[in-house]
Amino acid sequence: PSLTVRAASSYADELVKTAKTVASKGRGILAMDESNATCGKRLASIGLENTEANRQAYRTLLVTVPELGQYISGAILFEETLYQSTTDGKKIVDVLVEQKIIPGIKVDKGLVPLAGSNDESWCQGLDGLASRTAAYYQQGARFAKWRTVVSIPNGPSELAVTEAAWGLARYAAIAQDNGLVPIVEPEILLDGEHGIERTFEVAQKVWNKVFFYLAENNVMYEGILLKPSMVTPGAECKDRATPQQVADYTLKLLQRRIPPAVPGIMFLSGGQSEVEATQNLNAMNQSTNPWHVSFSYARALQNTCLKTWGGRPENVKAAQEALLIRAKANSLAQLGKYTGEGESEAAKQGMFVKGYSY
Ligand code: 5MM
Repeated sequence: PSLTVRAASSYADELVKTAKTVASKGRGILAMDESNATCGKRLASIGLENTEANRQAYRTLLVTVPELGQYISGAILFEETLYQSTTDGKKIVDVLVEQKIIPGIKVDKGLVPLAGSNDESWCQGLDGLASRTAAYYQQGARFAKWRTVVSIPNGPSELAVTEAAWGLARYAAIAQDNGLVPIVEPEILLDGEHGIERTFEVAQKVWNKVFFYLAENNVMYEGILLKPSMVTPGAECKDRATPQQVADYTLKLLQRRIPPAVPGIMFLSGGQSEVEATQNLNAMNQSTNPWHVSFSYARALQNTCLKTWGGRPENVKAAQEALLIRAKANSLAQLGKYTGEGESEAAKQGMFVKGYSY
């Protein structure tokens, strides 16, 4: 095999532009791409049935928050939502575009047990991905997301890390070929009693392999976004870390492993409380970083909003305000200007659930 230079994707310029827009100052991503099973768990927590109508009502509430686009640059949708309308009959994609929010799409097919490993998992979804991503582009999506996980207490085995990294790289190449900016998300789960050093060590290993395979697959770094876990101690570790420590370890990891060509690092919240996720992001933005360091939270943006709504039409406005409060707080944290003033006790409650798979 010869070492030839691969022609750039015909979408190259558009990919760079999309990635830069998502990674724009003071803005981050609203992850609202819960698969039907996960959305069902969220709805059950407020006593609602997992019906299409209830999912539609909730997603309508989220995307119609007035002025949301000031703080949110992209929204990740589940396939059902990409093709869905609001309860008033407007296409959800159109509502987002009017809000200046770029629609994104979750393209992985979820986690299944990884045969031959120590109870670890791998992520499915490569079969048919080229035609699916092409169809999602037609439908208005401009970026994609693929989440796979690595468990520290279960290993992680060399096999699981290699599989996770290879899957992400194949997905990223296919998404770019079809005009979608791939968000690369190898989540390192919070489960475990290990300290922050161990998370740091595993994260270095994981990102090393992810970038090795991204390069092998000719993925254009200027047209991707990353969605890493922050480097924290395991959820059951007795030594807790301050936002400053989380920021120090996480930035050290990024500096060692992530090329500056990557435009944006959009963190996941992974079970941290709403306030914790904001504080940690703010701490990371006290320094000047080569990449846009921001958020792509699901639980840490939606939790209070969901609880405030409770499935009642009369609470929609208050729930929308709750989402806007979190979006604004994280926008300030992206700028390194969050003070924590006026945060409620509820927003300080952690959301970690041991062994939680979703
Ligand atoms: C919203 O949840 C996303 C989809 O998960 P499932 O396919 O398992 O339902 C998930 O990928 C999410 O975007 C990320 O984990 C980030 O969410 P958190 O809550 O960790 O910020």
